[in-house]
Amino acid sequence: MQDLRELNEAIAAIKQEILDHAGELESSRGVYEFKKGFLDSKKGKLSQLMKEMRNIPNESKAEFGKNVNAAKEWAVNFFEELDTKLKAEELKRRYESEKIDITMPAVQPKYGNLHPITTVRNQLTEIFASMGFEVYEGTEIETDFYNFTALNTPQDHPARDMQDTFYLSPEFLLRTQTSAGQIHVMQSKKPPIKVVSPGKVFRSDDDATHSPMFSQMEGLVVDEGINLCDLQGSLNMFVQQIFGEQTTTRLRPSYFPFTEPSVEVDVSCFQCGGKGCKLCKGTGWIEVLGAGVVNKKVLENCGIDSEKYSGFAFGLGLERIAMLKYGINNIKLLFESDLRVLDQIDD
Ligand code: FA5
Repeated sequence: MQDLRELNEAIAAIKQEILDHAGELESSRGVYEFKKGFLDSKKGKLSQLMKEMRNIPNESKAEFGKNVNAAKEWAVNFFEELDTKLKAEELKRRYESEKIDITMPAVQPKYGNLHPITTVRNQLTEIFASMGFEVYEGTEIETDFYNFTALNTPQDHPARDMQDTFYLSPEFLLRTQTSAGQIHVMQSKKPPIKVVSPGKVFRSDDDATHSPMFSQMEGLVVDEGINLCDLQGSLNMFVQQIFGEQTTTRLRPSYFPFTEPSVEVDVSCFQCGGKGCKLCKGTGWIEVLGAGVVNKKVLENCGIDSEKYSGFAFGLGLERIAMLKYGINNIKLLFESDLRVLDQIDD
């Protein structure tokens, strides 16, 4: 470079280059990198111009320096302004993308609900409590005496084959029926007695409608003059509250060692009203529980005068009631804790 004219041309070219490419820059980081090409103290194009000073005649050196410095100042200001502008745009873009709409409905937390068996158990307990029944909760481990012998089912009685029992020892077992609770109640309480006893029971049983662990609810009423009509009256009230007002019951003869007479209780099909459908297998009736008049021998086993007092008892399966109520066709679904199933049952 020989003179000021050439310098001014070089400065104009550098400014033009800056202006031409500035529009392509999108971020503060880009400005920083691009700026280095012109203002870096060693390699920057404007800094390099200063090195030409030695070729310039002395009388022009001052002017030359002034022009280069003015160009540098222009570049510094230009990049500063550009940087501020791009930073503001970046911030705006960030605000836009991170914007929270406080008018949006909140994400609803997922609440749990009671297991269908718990719901059925609570509903049944409430219904019987409203009829004056007390609640007795027995234990899941029982002795052979309470589960069988005192219930008129001594060793070698053929009725023991009706239930496949899990024995823990010759004396202790997992109760097969909440009927074991009847004996505890009658031993500790004198008539009038009116209790329900819900709880888990266990049998070596396993298919679509039977599970090795299931829940029963026992009912026991002992007083003077209690008979089968009282049983049916109480059960009618119960099934009407659970399955609907039109529901009625039908008693069929059956056998349990601890009741005499014994009955199986059917309810009129609440889905078809008794006409016959898939649920009731075309019969118009659905079996829900076993019941009967308390066998005199059981009353006597518990020290209750069987000439003065009589009673009725019933035992129903809570899973059976839940399956009917919620239209569940396999008992396993009640125990698998699959939320896709349980979510659909919210009573
Ligand atoms: C009894 O257990 C008698 N203790 C009921 C009873 C009480 C009769 C008082 C007379 C007086 P049963 O074995 O039929 O009876 O069972 C009663 C109910 O439990 C059945 O109707 C059925 O709903 C249910 N149940 C029986 N076995 C199973 C099982 N493995 N899985 C699910 N539910 C069952």
